[in-house]
Amino acid sequence: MFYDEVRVSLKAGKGGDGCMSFRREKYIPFGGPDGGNGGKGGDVLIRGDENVGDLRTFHFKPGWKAQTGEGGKGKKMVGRSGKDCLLKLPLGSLVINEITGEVLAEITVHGQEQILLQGGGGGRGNSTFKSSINQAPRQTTEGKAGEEHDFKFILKTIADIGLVGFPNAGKSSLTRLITTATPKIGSYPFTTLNPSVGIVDYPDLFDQLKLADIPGIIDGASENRGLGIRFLKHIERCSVLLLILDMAGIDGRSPVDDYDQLIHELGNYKKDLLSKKIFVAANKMDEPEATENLKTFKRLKPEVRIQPISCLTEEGLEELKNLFYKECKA
Ligand SMILES: Nc1nc2c(ncn2[C@@H]2O[C@H](COP(=O)(O)OP(=O)(O)OP(=O)(O)O)[C@@H](O)[C@H]2O)c(=O)[nH]1
Ligand SMILES: [Mg+2]
Repeated sequence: MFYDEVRVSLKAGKGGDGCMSFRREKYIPFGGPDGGNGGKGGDVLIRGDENVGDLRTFHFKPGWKAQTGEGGKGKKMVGRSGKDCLLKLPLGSLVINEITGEVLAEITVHGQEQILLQGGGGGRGNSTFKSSINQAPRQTTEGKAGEEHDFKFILKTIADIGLVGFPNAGKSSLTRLITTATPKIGSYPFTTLNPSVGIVDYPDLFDQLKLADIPGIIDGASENRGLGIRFLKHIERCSVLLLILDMAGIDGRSPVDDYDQLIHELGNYKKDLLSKKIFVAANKMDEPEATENLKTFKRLKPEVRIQPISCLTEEGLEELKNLFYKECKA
């Protein structure tokens, strides 16, 4: 399982209470008040961590709490601050206010840190209440409560290029050939169950791009059929979308219909997706039917930018990589 949406209840630490104490020492008959302040409660922080793959930690443990501050002590000693509660989130995480839906944080970089909830301040010890008219105050205050809130964490993969296609179109085959990722390939639909990100390397340019392979989508995916829209959020951040079509129509499909359906599902999920740069890879060009189908496709869809490829013969893959680079860096 891949966890990309969780609800969490978080609580910062309460401040430590102020202390009431008087100085008691031999030969000092009226030692003044010396109760110290309480320590501050711990904060709840989030930090981006590239080694964290998804949000499973929070699926299994949705409640987190920072430590309470230590109470103040005699001799005007301030209590120790409560330990912060540090939550490590995968890159691409959004923190959302459960109630208003407002996005409160977006983690995109390794090491990026943000305080979500502030710990409560420490209470005042009696020594702080001493004044000219009250030399022996017996007054203290309690530590303040820490902030407390429910949040939603949502993970949206960060990649430059997103692959979209019906099951079996060859998304994972392509990912394996042009990136470092090694997703499973199978002749049955829904081989891929989780999104994965691979690096497309451009050694001559000392540069790289990230490509996201997601599970296949089907008619009605945007209404949550099949594996549904759950995974479309993982291509929302891409600047280039590559629609992969099985040009051979192996499962009895028509590439033109596939294209129309994919565009429809993307737009239905979010109009914005259609304003990205969209290209088509005509896959399985090694199959005999593919050549004729490609001709038909080009005739019916002259406006579509299409690159014929084959994951079997590796035809067209270099051109595809170059296209990615040009479009992503443009
Ligand atoms: N002949 C031919 N077969 C291919 C080509 N590319 C992929 N295939 C085959 O098509 C089948 C599906 O490939 P995958 O890469 O798993 O397809 P996918 O799009 O990732 O499928 P899902 O993960 O189920 O959405 C496998 O049996 C591949 O061997 C190609 O260029 N030519
Ligand atoms: Mg796949």
